[in-house]
Amino acid sequence: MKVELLPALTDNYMYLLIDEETKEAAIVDPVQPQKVLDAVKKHGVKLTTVLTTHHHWDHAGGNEKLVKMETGLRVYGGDSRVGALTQKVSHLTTLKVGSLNVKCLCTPCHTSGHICYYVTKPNSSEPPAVFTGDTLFVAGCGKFFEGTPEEMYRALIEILGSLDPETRVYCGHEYTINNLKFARHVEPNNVNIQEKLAWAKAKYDSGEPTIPSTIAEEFTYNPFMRVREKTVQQHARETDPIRTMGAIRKEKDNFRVPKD
Ligand SMILES: N[C@@H](CCC(=O)N[C@@H](CS)C(=O)NCC(=O)O)C(=O)O
Ligand SMILES: [Zn+2]
Repeated sequence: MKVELLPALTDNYMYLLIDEETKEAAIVDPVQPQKVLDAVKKHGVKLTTVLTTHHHWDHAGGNEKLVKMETGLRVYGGDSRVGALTQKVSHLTTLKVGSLNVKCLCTPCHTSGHICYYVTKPNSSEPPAVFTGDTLFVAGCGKFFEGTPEEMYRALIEILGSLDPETRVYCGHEYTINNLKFARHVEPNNVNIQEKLAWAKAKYDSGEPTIPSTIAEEFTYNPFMRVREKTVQQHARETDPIRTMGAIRKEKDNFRVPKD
């Protein structure tokens, strides 16, 4: 599989997922349809599928326009509020993009109908990919607009956290530097955070994305993936991982990001 990152709006990402074997492609969160069709043309692939992570306008806001520009698309999502939806999915629904297998993972919390898409290539050694929308970011997670700390714990630790550790994580926004500055505030002595922050700043300076990470890496620096660690619980003055999840999300909602 090939994944082309398509930056959109100010800090969103759309992703063109290509099955190189059949030249069939899917697009994740096509908020800027013309950019999508330009990339489809550049790669000479057949776009058949739209994978929508959630109904917010900066992710699903291009669906209606895209289906008018390119007819016959299957539009997947887990929420009736998703524009131009043709196939409503549930937890563990599977679908195919050419020879690729896509498994839908319900991860309610940022929105009640949020879906992450886990992609594998059968009989291949290449690592899987997961498109996490606004559930899991590099070193962070989405705001709890329509859900609870319990739900985010289930999404991050139990569902995404049990995927193949080598899975590439493709998230909905470029928030990495700000997220790592909050992570550093939570765990000032965590070397993985310091190293990833230096790396992310260098990427930013050269105009490059910080995407993808891996599930294994996220467990080393993402405070929301680390709510079972004593250091994170002590910072939150909690002893329970779910209460820690709630406490650090509240703290991040009010966190003023330092300049350096
Ligand atoms: N502009 C702010 C946040 C904007 C915002 O609220 N984004 C939503 C997704 S569209 C979110 O869930 N952010 C997670 C967070 O701020 O931790 C940033 O750059 O961090
Ligand atoms: Zn968003």
